[in-house]
Amino acid sequence: MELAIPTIDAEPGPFPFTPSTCALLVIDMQRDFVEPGGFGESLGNDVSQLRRAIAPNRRLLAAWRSHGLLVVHTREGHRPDLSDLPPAKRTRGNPALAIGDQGPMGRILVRGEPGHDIITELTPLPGEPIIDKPGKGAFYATTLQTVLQARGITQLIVTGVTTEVCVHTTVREANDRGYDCLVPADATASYFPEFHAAGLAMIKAQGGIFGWVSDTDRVLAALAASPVST
Ligand code: C5J
Repeated sequence: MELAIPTIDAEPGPFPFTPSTCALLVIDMQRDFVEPGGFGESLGNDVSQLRRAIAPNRRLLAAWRSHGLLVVHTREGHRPDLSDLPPAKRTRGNPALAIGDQGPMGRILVRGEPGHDIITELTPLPGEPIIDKPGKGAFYATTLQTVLQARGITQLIVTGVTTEVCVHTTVREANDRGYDCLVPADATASYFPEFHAAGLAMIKAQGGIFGWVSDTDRVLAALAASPVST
């Protein structure tokens, strides 16, 4: 008798789930985006909008860790000499504090500064890869694909912030590289609820043109029902 492939209940249809080759990819849950005084607020955004994604990410992290599955974190930021910051990005948005300027949590979006850290609620465990990325997509100018290939990863659960910027860009990049991506809606967030909704709608539209959309409860239910061999 053939065993049915586990699936996650999702839109636009069931996501064929193979936990041992499915990484949890947590995008940019950094103080600079989530806490007051960082890059997000310098652009005029209400950063409290992003906090709703914290609890779902904690649940997903706990589950992935307890099953011994791969967790990867990303951080958006730049070298202290800003040599990887194109002028087009530095001047974009006319923020009150530009990337590289001194803010309340150190230099804005600069590696090694307090604002660049991942928020304490979601601190990576030793051994979990942290991908530092200069752009919006997690594959651009990083070693992410090498890290995933070394672990035989073919599927990604993509969470984090913001839905329509770095999460979306990363899902598009991953889809083009052959990864099946599922986004749990409640584990992502945007400063703009309407962009959050539109971003998720775009992912699952047209038969899932970039991927699948579900939620944390449904991902965890499928994981609990799956035989996991790592
Ligand atoms: C932005 C991000 N919004 N992590 N970065 O600039 O989405």
